[in-house]
Amino acid sequence: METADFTKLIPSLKELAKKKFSTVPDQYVCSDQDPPIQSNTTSLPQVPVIDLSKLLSEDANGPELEKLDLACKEWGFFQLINHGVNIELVENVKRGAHELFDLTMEEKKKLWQKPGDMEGFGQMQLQVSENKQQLEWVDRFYIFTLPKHLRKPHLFPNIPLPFRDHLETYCVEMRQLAIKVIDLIAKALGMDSKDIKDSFGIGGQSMRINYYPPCPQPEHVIGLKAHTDNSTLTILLQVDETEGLEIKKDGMWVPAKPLPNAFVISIGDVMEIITNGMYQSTEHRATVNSQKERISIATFYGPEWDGSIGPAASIVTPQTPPLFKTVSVADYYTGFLSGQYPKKSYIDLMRIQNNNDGGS
Ligand SMILES: O=C(O)CCC(=O)C(=O)O
Repeated sequence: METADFTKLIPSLKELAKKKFSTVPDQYVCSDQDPPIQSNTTSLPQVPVIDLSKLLSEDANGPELEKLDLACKEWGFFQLINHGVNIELVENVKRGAHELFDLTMEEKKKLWQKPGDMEGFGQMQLQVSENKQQLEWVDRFYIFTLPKHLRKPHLFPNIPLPFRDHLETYCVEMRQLAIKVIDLIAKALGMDSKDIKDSFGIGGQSMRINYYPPCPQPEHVIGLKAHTDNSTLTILLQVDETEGLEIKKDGMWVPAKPLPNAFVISIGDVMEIITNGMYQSTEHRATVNSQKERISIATFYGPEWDGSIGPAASIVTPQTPPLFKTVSVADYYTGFLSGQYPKKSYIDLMRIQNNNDGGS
């Protein structure tokens, strides 16, 4: 079992990578990853592209809604274009993310993780076997953004201006966009969107800004290991044109090429549970390259702490019995944050194994 350890503070990879070594330090060597894609990438399937403006303007059950339904069923991922989020705001946020990772170490230290806390700059160490710890080739900045009262006083208020202000507006825009997409997902499934929303109330949001420095041996490391997201929905912004995000489709790793002015949307584990497995979260990972740095910003939208997570009532019938248990959000995330679970499959702990294992 691979576990995540939040108690050890990891030094900045950006600083380490400045040393210009030719072989990566042992802790970063990842020997158990699937090989990179070999074949000519034009023959690979392309992540579906969904046009939000078409979705919002077409009649009920139009072709774009069908595309959305297929994308969620077959990929658990899609690229969203014509999303309506102000382009200037997105550009400001991209610039701010670069500036955040360009801060001096002195400034970064004020925003660094504290032992046992996953928020701030830093990453967690993975315990891959009894004697082996492993690090991913990434520096992260992770922060709870909404609702505002969950923000740590030493973090959000200390993000340098003007990025802090842009992030403030971006959080709200991302929340609105998530709600729009969730409404459309409910429509595609023939559900009442209230069914989904009831389970997460006002909703919680966190963000992870990932910085992947160039790596002298990219084939020996992994930026982010294969995982599914523990959110309801994730909105990912690929900040640069550098590729890195890969999605597992029919056993193959398919690159999600950055498209101009698009967000990558992914179905999270919580959505898989709410939809009783009709839409599934999909494994994805981030690879790195030897020449260019890469930044991505993942905005995770999830249920509010006081609610519960389980298959939506309207989707559970005698023919489609619940595949997942219903648990409180607090228990769900406490289990997740403990790190004591098989890394890629936290959702498996929620699956109903047999007829005696259901219910809350
Ligand atoms: O960097 C990427 O494109 C992937 C980011 C991601 O999967 C995450 O932050 O969970």
